[in-house]
Amino acid sequence: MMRLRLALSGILAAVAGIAAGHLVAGFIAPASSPVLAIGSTVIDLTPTPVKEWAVATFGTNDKLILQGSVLVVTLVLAGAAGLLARRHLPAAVGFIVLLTGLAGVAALLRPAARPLDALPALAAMAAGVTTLVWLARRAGTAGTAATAATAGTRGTAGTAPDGLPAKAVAGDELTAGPHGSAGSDVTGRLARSGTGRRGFIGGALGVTVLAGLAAVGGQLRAGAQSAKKVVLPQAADPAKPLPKGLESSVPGISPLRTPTDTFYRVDTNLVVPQVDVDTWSLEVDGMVEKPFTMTFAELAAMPLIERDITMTCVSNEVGGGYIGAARWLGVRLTDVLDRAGTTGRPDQVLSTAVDGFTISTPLGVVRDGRDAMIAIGMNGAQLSDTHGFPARLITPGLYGFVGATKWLTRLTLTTYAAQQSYWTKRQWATDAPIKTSARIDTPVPLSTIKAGTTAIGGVAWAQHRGVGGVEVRIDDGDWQEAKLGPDVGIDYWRQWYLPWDARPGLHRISVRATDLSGQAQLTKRATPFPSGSSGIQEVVVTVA
Ligand SMILES: Nc1nc2c(c(=O)[nH]1)N[C@H]1C(S)=C(S)[C@@H](COP(=O)(O)O)O[C@H]1N2
Ligand SMILES: [Mo]
Repeated sequence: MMRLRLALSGILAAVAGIAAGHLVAGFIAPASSPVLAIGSTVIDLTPTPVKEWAVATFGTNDKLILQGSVLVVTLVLAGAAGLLARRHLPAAVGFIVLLTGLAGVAALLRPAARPLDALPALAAMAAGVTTLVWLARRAGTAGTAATAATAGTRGTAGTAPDGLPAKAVAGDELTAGPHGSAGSDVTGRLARSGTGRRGFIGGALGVTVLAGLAAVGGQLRAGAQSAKKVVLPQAADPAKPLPKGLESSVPGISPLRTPTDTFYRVDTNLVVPQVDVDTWSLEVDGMVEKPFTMTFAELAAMPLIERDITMTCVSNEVGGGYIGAARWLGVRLTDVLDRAGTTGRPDQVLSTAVDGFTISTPLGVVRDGRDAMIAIGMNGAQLSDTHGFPARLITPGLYGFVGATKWLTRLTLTTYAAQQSYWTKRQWATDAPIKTSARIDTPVPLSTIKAGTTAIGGVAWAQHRGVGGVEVRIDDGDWQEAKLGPDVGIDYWRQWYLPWDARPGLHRISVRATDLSGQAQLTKRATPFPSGSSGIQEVVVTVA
């Protein structure tokens, strides 16, 4: 019984610490919340193959699973610390100090950390230690503690019934296990009195309630600082109106433009950075003649272009959902870089986000005439927090990890020889053009559809080369030319469909795309690492 209570004391100490840390982090920096700081560090330290496995296995739930794992491991360790308290309370306290200390170190070692970011871990340490000592006393020596407390109210503060200071009594008893009879004495007293159990349960409930309130408070506070509204000027060079897509005629096909709220999100952040646009700035430095810094207002006052661009994540599996097509409003990247001029022979634009995350983009690609931009608007609105408010890079034709830095704050002209970015340090490709590919949206894989006339449909992409054609094959039949949806330019995806007279039975549908130069997509299966997946998507459906 006592062991259980002690383990629970440890666990609740961790819960209290995590909650207190979360509350303080809500006011200081949400990402410095202990579990999140450790989680972010784990993300950065995870070897690339393990990360790939996690993304492939858990998809967009990977972050939730990671946080859950950190939490579970912490609680298990804390439970063990609680058990330690039976023999040696200082060791148990030391263990909690170590755990919370680790969280503090993790928070301080984040790339953009400030000294203040250690505060949540310190709060966690204080709350954790206090809770552990308080509950462990109730778990093991509740009779004494309760009496001591009563004694306190009687005005003999700190004096236990046997005349020793209460603290010493508790400490002795908790450490006395192997040497003396103190432990069993306490247990015996507890069993007799019965008030101990109630005292412990009451204490445990109290801690749980307080921790719950603190955690919710931290969460509310962190969420309250959502992005300020900014005024987006009109584009000097607007995009043509978007044509009507096939979604009105082919049920189940991806809409021509992906709504912002369903646009995929990929980043290393456990907490979405919330940037204060009034203090935000963009720094341009490195191998430049005139380094400079500009405010959001200065950036937005530059000539704006508006472009329809389809983004894809390198982690997108064949047929996967890490792709989205949107209308972006922003400043040409070259316009900003030209202001700074160049010295020497830089070959890389190293972009840095507010949290220290970095991306390398080949300077040659940025300067080859494509519409690489610093976007401040998406689908007619300011960027959402999740998609990089207040400014992000968009580089048509390149996977996001080499050209789409969210929460952008710095552009550095440098060389690949001198500096590496987050993913290139982890052996991903340095130059990663998006591979031509096609996806079947309808029918849904492994679904059962009604026999008769239907349509097979989906999207195909070959950013910056343009989609030339899409072909579909049913079972082992001939490749048939699909009909293409409206053309929104070479940087955008293309909807496609093929009418199909579906006969009952099990059918296998395959799709392949060809770019405008006539180059067919790679049929060889490749994993996303290191430069994007390839292969032909095949779906199996039942027609009944
Ligand atoms: N700051 C920051 N920017 C980032 C990332 C990141 O982890 N941090 N991930 C990149 C990757 S891998 C992709 S695919 C795109 C995704 O952009 P989205 O979330 O707006 O779709 O953002 C890129 N920009
Ligand atoms: Mo990505």
